Amino acid sequence: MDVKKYAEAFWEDGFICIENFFHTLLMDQLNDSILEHFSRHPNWIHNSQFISKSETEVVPWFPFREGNKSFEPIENDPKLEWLTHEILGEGWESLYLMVMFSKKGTKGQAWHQDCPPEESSQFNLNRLCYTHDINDTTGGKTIVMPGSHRKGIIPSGSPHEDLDNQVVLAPKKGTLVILHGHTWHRVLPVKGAYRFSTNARAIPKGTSENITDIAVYRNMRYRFSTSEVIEER
Ligand SMILES: O=C(O)CCC(=O)C(=O)O
Ligand SMILES: [Fe+2]
Repeated sequence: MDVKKYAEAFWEDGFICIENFFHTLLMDQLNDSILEHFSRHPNWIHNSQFISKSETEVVPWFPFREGNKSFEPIENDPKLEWLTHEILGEGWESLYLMVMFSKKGTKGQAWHQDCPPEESSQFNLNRLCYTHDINDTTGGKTIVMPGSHRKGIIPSGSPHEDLDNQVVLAPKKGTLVILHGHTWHRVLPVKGAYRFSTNARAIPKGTSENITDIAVYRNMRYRFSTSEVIEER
């Protein structure tokens, strides 16, 4: 694996997408764990104001917080650690591992940045693993804006509109997507039975652990810890 090349591409574009990064067998096992979890806990955690204003319909699950170790092979993957180190440098840390579930017929996720972009050195790194194919049938493709991690705040505007130069990703089972938290991104509506993605978030040295508490949407800034719109845009 040419980590230097991947790290350069990441810093140029604000994302990279690598197919066949994780083993199929592991992906099938994790997909089953996720299905099993959400068949027991199908409910929304976000409040309805967030869902309607953000146009984001996703249910998070933090398996490590409840002692579920099935995702350790992702978090501890030596290739992923190597690549993360090349991108973030010495002293990077794991933040948390979050599985995201969207039901059939839901909107996906509107354009956003995971954290405020004003301070370029303060960001989260999304390390996204896909346990099933995302394609035209399933819907839920991930859309990113190349180079936008260097462009500051996403312009205010319509939450889901197509933007010039956007890139549409259709990650397959086992694909790794690494995405800078300041990169503008969104998820298309979900058409299949379900859509899962697993995000082993990391941070560079010296970054606050609550870096992802405030997310930036085209119509607001939202603080998750207090379930509050802190700025209308
Ligand atoms: O599920 C995805 O493809 C992207 C989700 C997302 O917005 C994120 O991980 O920050
Ligand atoms: Fe995001």
